[in-house]
Amino acid sequence: MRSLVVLFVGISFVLSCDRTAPPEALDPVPEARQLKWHDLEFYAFVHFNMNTFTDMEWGTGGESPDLFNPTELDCRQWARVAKEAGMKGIILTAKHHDGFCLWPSAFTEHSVKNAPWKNGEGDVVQELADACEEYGLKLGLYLSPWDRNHADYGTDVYLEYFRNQLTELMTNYGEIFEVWFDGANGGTGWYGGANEERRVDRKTYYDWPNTRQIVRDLQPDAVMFSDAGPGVRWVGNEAGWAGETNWSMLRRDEFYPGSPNYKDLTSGHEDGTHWVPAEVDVSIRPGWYYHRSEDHKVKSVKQLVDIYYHSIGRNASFLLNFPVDQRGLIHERDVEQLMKMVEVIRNDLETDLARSVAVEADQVRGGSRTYAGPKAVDGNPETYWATDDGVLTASLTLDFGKEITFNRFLAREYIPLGQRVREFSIEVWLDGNWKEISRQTTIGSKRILRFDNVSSRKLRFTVLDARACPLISTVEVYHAPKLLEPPTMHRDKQGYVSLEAHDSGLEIYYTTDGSAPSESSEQFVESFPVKAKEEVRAIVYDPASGASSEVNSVSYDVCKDLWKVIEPDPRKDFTGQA
Ligand code: OTN
Repeated sequence: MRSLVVLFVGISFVLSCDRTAPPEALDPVPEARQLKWHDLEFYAFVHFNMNTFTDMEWGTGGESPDLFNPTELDCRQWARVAKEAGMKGIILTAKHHDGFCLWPSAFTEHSVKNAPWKNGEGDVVQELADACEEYGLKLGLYLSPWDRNHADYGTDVYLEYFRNQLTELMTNYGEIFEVWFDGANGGTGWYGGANEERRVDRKTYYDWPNTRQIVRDLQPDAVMFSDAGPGVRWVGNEAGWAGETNWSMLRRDEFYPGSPNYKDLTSGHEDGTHWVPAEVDVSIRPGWYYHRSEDHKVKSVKQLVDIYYHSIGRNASFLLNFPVDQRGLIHERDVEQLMKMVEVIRNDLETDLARSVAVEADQVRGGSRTYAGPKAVDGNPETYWATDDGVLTASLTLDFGKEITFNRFLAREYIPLGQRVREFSIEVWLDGNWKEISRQTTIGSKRILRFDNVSSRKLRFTVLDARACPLISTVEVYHAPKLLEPPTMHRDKQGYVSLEAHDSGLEIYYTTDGSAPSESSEQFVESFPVKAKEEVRAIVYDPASGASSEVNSVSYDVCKDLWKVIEPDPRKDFTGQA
């Protein structure tokens, strides 16, 4: 018994005396406020302002405040939707390019205080701040540097006005997590009635160092967004994707809000001087603002799911915009699509099949347990597998104990010490050999790969190259269900209809007699003719699970092929009159 106690004390002593030197930070590294921001991942953008009432995307600045009159404005509905979707905050366009302010600014009459809404007593920013607090969400604000309403835009007088407004917003609405500076600025506008074009030097006009200092002083935890950060960068497109290679570093001094070299923002710079991670800003509809004509153009579940994997799954955050409507509500259709997308992602990433499985690393920093392979599958993002300094290639082999089927792989680097991995691969053990199923570049805060179902007992994750010893905090594996979205339908000019599923390994069944399609209906194998007036109804069916999608039904009219050109009667004019 005594020797057992001695052994136990001895082991505990050895463990507590792990003298392996921790890895050194590899500059640039994130600031504390950026690390907090990385944790948010998914948050909402709300474009709601004068444009909502004028059906425009960019108002001229000459609009009357009389037009701003939402009938059922409810910021609590926005917050409820965001919360239910698992979003962590909401960023509101407090002032867009047309200059109308959603708060009663003391520095202009062009605001809610002169609108009929709540008899000029309303303050949308305050209502949203209250709603965010109630729902435990963070609040962010967009303040357009460009102002097509202001008579002095382009002079120092406007710069002072802009800074006064920034000060108001940073002072009066509690904690702000992100301040958004759009790079679109300078051009034609109303400008107090001048109705002219005004260009500014985007690099120098706003005296960004001193303007940003206002945010630094009043909201030290807020990150600032723009093409040049400094806290968070634009991803270089508004279509919803970050580069497959995506470094969180940027040669920041080469950029300014609205700079022409924005294409680089999609991937960042491996030799970047500052930590400026990417944010994917994208609207759930074609426009940023609400247009009734776009009610049927809300993004499909497949599009939204792809955006999730192309943003959060590629080391970026996902800022999803809702064009709040004239009632002042997020439209029902937008809510429906959002929640469907969220359900798909929740199901996709529901059960981590790699959690606590047997893991073997071929190289471990100092041979230490602190940095051993199991740290990557312990569910704790603060612990990580690391190699010795200078070891830039190493593998982690996961043994699931039995053959399992999976189609998602997720990895994270321990980014407080910098982003390191340049290239990695994943392989599976098949028929006595390792078979590579994916070879990729960067990881960063989070990388998620999608691939077809693969069944294997073992997976090998190899860092093939890195800027310094890799620090891998997380490796996860999932078996996502098939995406059972109704099939898309297309009829060509000859009247042939083709149907398409949105995932592999699925079957499509259809009817043309108005009956409900099921797996015993006609199976779609190749395009088929629909020449007369007919309704095609179709479903996607997963033979593995027996589940099917909702029905897509399209009513076709007579095909153009059957149209006849009727000779015009020469005695009548084109209106048919004699
Ligand atoms: O017309 N535009 O100004 C425009 C068209 C397509 C894509 C982007 C823009 S503006 C662009 O917005 C970004 C945020 O989404 C950044 O703020 C850029 O600086 C700005 O130029």
